[in-house]
Amino acid sequence: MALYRLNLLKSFHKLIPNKHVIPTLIDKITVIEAKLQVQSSESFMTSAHAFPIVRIVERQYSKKSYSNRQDSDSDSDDEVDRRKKGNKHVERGDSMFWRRKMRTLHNILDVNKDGVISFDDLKLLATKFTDLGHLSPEMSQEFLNVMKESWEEQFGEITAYNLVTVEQFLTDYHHRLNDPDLTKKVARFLPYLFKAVDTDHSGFLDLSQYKLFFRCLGLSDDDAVVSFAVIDKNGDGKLSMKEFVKLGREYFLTEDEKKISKMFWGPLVEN
Ligand SMILES: [Ca+2]
Ligand SMILES: [Ca+2]
Repeated sequence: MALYRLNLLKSFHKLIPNKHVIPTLIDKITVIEAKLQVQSSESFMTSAHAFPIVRIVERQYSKKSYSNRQDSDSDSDDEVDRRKKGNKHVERGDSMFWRRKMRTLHNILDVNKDGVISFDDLKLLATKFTDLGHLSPEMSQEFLNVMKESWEEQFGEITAYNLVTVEQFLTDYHHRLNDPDLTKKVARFLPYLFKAVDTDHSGFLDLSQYKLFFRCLGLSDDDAVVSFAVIDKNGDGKLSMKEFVKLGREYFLTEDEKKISKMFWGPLVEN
């Protein structure tokens, strides 16, 4: 364990311009260790888990971001970037990275894994969140209604023959991203997902509840551990509803590969 800490600190040492933050980092490492329940230095250092942590520290403490650590809203970041470029014709949703994120989400929403999203998939998803999570019958009905409204508004009628392919999904979200009125409505269902897995109604998700969220999405506990270590920015082991909704939405809205929201819906599918 000592050797592994030394190695981690050596990596951080190269990355961090301001050495006085190192004690804070040691705290952070301790929290992360506890969360990952690291058994041995070898298994940790060779596991993929170590790398997201090194990357997030790199991001947070790199020279460039150190002077400007205030994490502002990504919508407006992107907006400012576009204005700076002075190019009115730059559209959102053209990057390979963004397309990869949307393909990841299509795969998650295709619950029965037949390659297309149907309303049946969304019903299956709602059932999972109701059964595995803890939604009251009223909340569950409300959740399903929001899903229905979103589906009709986005993909049209609810029939067994209305099947959304990956390409259609990409085209639809590309369109929504470039229409301010539609952008506002992106991912309206996020608060329901949060409430379904906030089993103790504390208003925060801890790692075990985030694991539950991933299980409802058909993702593994290991994936949840890696994602949570990255998106729990201040390392206090808690994620508020506001943070949850912001990250979940940002996933759709940003094309910035450095944003931690890319971890929100689990590992990205291959290019
Ligand atoms: Ca399907
Ligand atoms: Ca937190």
